[in-house]
Amino acid sequence: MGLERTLIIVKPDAVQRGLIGEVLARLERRGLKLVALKMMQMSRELAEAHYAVHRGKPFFEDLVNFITSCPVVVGVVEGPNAIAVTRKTMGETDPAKSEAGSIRGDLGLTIGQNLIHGSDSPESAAYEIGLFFRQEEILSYERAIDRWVAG
Ligand code: D4T
Repeated sequence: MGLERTLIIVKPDAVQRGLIGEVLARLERRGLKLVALKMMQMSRELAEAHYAVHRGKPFFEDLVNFITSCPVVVGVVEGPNAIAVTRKTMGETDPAKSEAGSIRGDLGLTIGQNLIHGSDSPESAAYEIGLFFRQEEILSYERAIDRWVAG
C-alpha cells in the first residue's frame, strides 16, 4: 500500500456550475487528504505544458481553450494508491461511459466537459505537481482520521 500524491484540477465546467465543493468533497469522503490547494487562472503556456502529451491531436486546441477559459482549482491529494483511487473516483475520461457513483458518471455528460483532471501515473503525477506547485506549497500534516481511513 504505497502512499502516493496526485495532481487534481477542478475544471472550468465544474467551477462554472458551482461544483467545486462537490468534487473536492467526493475526494475527501473517499479518505484522501488534500495537501495543497489553490484557485488560479491557467495561462496558455501552462496549459500547453500540462497537456503536452496531447499536442498535435485533433482535440488539443479545444482542450487548451477550455482549461484556460476561467479559473480552476488545482490541488495535490495524498493517500494509499492515491493515483488509481482518484482516477476511479473520477470515472472514465468520457462521462457517458463512466459508472454512476463516480464524479463524471454522476455529474457529467460529454468528454469535452468532464469536470476534473487527475494524473494517470506516478511519472505524470510528479511532472504535473511540479508544474503547478513549489515544494514548500505542499504540506505534510496528520489528521486524526488518518488511522481510520488507512489503517
Ligand atoms: P484528464 O487528463 O483531463 O484528467 O483526462 P483523462 O486523463 O481522463 O483523459 P486524457 O488525458 O486522455 O484526455 C485529456 C482531456 O482531453 C479531453 N479529450 C480527450 C477530448 O476532449 N477529446 C478526446 O477525444 C479525448 C481522448 C478530455 C480530457
